[in-house]
Amino acid sequence: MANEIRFFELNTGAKIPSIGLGTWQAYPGVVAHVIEHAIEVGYRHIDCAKVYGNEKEIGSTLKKLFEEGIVKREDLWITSKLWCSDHAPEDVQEAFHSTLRDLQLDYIDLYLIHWPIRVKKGNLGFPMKAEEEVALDIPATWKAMEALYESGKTKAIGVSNFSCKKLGELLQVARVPPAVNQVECHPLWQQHKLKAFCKSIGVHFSGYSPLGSPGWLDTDVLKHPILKEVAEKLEKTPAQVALRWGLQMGHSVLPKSSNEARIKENFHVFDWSIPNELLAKFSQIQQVRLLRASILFQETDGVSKYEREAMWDEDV
Ligand code: NDP
Ligand code: 1BO
Repeated sequence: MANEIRFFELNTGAKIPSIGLGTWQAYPGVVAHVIEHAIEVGYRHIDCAKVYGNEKEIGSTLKKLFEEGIVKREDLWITSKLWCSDHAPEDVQEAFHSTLRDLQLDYIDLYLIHWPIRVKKGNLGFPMKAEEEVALDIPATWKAMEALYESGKTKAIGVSNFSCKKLGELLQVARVPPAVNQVECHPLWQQHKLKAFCKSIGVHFSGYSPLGSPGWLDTDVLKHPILKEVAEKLEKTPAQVALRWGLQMGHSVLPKSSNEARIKENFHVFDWSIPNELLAKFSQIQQVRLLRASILFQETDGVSKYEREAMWDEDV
């Protein structure tokens, strides 16, 4: 029997389920059924965010599932994220509580700073407008995140899209160290340097767009010849191989699907494994960051793509 890799332990002692259902672009009108189906299949971790615009429908679905006894609150892991327009310390509380109200929960398991980017209050939208951007003050935002953690309303706090440099700077000022850094990761963007750094400081590395976000990002990760070859040899799909690769690399993965069959397919990665000789092939894959920083801003913002990519610091 393969090592199942169902959970990873965080620096809080909590165990984060290794597969989380992504909910970005799982739109209202669809997301209720998606959540119900995913819970039925066995998912116990849901990755949410205020900016995804679907937390109200997720909340009413969770309430129904709890009331019907389908799943217990304590058996679920719910993550949400602070959007870029709510970084001001006085806005962090309100943004968090509006997420909590929408999700109809007493607490969430993990709350993340979504991006190391700050825009003026009220700009809950994406892509963002450059003229709305204001200077970051991560120490101040983090202090407000720490207050949420200390209130017990979120069981862990963390960051997303932080480079080694930004994580290092945060650690200098944090009283509560971040539990998680959620970043792009798939076989074409393996992030060895950032991952090793996270490990060295006890921050769990969580991989978003683990399938390469096909249809939205330009390069189709699932069509890469090495993924196809490994999938054929193991009689699995390229998506399952990409997800299992992530688990064997030691990080949680957050695949999104709104399709019943693919939700199920993506969860069937526990009772088999990629043998070492096939795992070694992933090191031959040419690396490319697919989610460019320029995607986050409207094209007419007058800032060059090169300048935007500087956001990744030394990890570019
Ligand atoms: P994924 O890599 O999860 O890919 C999702 C896409 O793949 C959808 O188009 C989906 O279509 C398709 N898909 C799903 N399963 C399969 C399959 N088995 N075979 C082929 N295609 C498949 O991309 P995301 O960018 O959505 O990332 C996942 C999650 O990570 C997000 O939903 C979000 O929760 C989080 N995220 C966080 C970010 C951050 O800044 N913190 C940034 C980006 C993502 P269909 O629905 O039709 O199945
Ligand atoms: C890239 C937009 C935010 C998805 O989490």
